[in-house]
Amino acid sequence: AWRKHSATEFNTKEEFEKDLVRHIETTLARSMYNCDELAAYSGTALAFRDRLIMEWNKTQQRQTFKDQKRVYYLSLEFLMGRTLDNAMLNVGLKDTARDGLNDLGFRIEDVINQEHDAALGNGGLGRLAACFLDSMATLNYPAWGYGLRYRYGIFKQEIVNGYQVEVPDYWLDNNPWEFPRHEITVDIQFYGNVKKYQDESGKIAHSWEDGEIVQAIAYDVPIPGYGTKTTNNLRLWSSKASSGEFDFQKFNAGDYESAVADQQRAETISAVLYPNDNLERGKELRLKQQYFWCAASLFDIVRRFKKTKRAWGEFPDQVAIQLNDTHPTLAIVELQRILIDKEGLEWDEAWQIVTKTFGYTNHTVLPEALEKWSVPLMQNLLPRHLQIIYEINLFFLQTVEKRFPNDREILSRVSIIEESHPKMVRMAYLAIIGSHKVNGVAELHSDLLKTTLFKDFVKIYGPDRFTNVTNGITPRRWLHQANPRLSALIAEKLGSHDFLKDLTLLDKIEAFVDDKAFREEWAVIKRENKLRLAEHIKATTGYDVNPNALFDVQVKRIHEYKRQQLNIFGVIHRYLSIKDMSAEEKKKVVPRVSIFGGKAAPGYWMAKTIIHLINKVADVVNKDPEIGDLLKVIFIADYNVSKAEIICPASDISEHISTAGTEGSGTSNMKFVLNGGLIIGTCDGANIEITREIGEQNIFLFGNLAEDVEDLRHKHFYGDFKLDPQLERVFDAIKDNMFGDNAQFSALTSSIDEHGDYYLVSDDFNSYITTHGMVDEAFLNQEEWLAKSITSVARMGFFSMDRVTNEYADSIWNVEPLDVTEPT
Ligand code: 26Q
Repeated sequence: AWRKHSATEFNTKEEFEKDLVRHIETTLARSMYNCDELAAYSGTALAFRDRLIMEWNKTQQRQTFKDQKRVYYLSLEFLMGRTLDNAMLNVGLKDTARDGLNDLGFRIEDVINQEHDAALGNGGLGRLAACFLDSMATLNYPAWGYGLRYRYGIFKQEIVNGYQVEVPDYWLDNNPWEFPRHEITVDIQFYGNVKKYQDESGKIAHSWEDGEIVQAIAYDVPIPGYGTKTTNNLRLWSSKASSGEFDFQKFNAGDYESAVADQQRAETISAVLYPNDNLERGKELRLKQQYFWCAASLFDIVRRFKKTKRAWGEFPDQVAIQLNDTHPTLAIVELQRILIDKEGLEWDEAWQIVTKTFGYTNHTVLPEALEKWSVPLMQNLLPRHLQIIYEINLFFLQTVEKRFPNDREILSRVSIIEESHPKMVRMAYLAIIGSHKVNGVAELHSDLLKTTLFKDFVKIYGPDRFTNVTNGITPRRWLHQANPRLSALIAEKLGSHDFLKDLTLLDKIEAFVDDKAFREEWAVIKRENKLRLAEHIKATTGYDVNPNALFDVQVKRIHEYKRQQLNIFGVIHRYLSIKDMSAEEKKKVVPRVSIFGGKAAPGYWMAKTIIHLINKVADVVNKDPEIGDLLKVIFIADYNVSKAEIICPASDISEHISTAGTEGSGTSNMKFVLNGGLIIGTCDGANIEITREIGEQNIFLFGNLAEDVEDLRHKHFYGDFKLDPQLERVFDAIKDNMFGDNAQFSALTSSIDEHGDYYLVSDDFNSYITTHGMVDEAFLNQEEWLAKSITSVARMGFFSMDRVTNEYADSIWNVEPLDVTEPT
């Protein structure tokens, strides 16, 4: 049975304080006399860590003993954010810690703010992986995450003279949440060549020889569920030079420099997260990262399976592996290689096992984001894997040929190998062929996959291999943690915090939509959250913003398809309109604060130009005495998870305005609505399902539909393009140097008025401006706005990550939860 109490499990304030002081004085070797906030953070983290460790160990023991099917979530990104607050809430002792810290003279918020974000991801895909971990633990699924332990996470963004400057994010010093497992290592091979030989039975076999070896070392991170004892494991691999005799010999021979160089080359593999979001660049180091992590994870998973002494045929009954995009596709090839080259299985039997094991999630239809690796690159780095890929392709194309003997085109269209110069391996096709289920992340996105990108594969495999699982978010972090007061108000009305475990219970607050006291409190909480953001803005930008103004927020990675340029052109349009107004007219303007945040990939010049323009517009607008409080433009630097926790609860309206058909799902749309913000958006990604759930009277939709995008682009291409007149006014202002040297922004304007407006900014501009007018109008009626806000939150239950996780568990993984508190 679960031990109730142990030396390292505090439950009262006094016990917590004792643990805290003990850790500060012994673990940290600091004195309580000069204990600053950082030391208080470390001590608190260590005290909570002790509690997590006990539950973590027990969970691992129970899961091993029960030996049920486990799910392995392979992701190159885990955008975790901070851990302490989440850990305190999950074990239900945040109030205890608050009181204890108070006794010692600290405010818990200040202590929490000492923690550095764990930012091992770019954006949506990485945050989705983190939400998965939270939900899988909360729902008691025996689940593991596997990723890379980057020494540098996503860069920190500074804004200097309006330009983005990237600063390295070294985050590993004094991280109490990871546990090095120096005993858990895997040797990973690169380069070398393939030898054919006859095994004892005379069968032709292959061995991969003479490569270079790099060692993978496991670092484990505990993942506590909310209100459960289940504490799962996130295993991150770090690279190190293998301690083989190779470098030892060099060292002995006095060739220190070269020995050290070898070591550094090995450590480079897990050194840095690639900062591209939705953009692939075929760099060798990235391929090395992918194989290193896939091979280490597969070795670990297979090792765990082999301990149970089961027959190989049972592998898919014990193991489900989910691929977060195509980044881990090599895991498919690696498992096939292990089964045939190492374990001696026949090809067909092995391939059956492989395809039953894997599921693949696609997150994008953007062509520039689809991974392709050059054949020569792969031939050099992973010669045996390339052979296996060719073999998989051969068998696949043979079955396609049999099914469609009269269709000569289809073979080249669906081949894993693209016949270009150089030839390329299409990773998405390999992932589809090697998986039993392929899913998109919102209905429109999954439909587009089936009708466009993966159309041929639907014909080949039938529709059953393709499915949709609309994304969600964890209500623990994105409601309870980010917006404690709103969570408390809801809990008060519903009589408990059960909605945090079953978000559909939120629908019960719709009954209070006309309750005066409830509405007032709702409004007060929004205002307080806006004040908190206003303070942050003041502290980081120096600008004062009016908390009564409409806070209009767009925070996400900067990308042309997400159309921050549409937003800033809209802001300029608003600015010009206000400047044209008489004093009388100005009185009717709804004051606005337009808030932007997001990082641009360092090599994405157009995205950086957008950031630059936003900041230049801010310079001009915010200092214009004719404008005053009517309009402020704010760029919040270094948008990340912990800033999102401040920003999401503070919006009146947020922008999700991608060109229709381009955003997979979007997940910040859900975070904003769950926190009582309304949204303006296109009919794209999960906006469509949000509309269905909350009702179209509660959302501001605008713009062309996905089905019309192709035609519009086609028209532009053939010269049928007329710049929207209101947008023309905006461009004229830019070209008149209103925001500084117009040459700086010419790429941005010319991509629209000269080069075909691929993202349809001009086509949607009028609709966008008109809809913002409706937003202003609606905001004037605060009572109705409040009703929309409350009703929307009440109807957001569908977007819980718990619903998402259960759908994957039932329809893709076939795994069951496991109660870790059951007696053994
Ligand atoms: C690929 C190759 C080489 C280097 C980098 C990459 C790379 C890295 C990150 C490609 C894509 C990403 C990230 C993609 C991403 O975040 N996609 C988002 O996933 C969310 C969760 O499903 C969706 O809500 C978003 O719509 C989607 O854009």
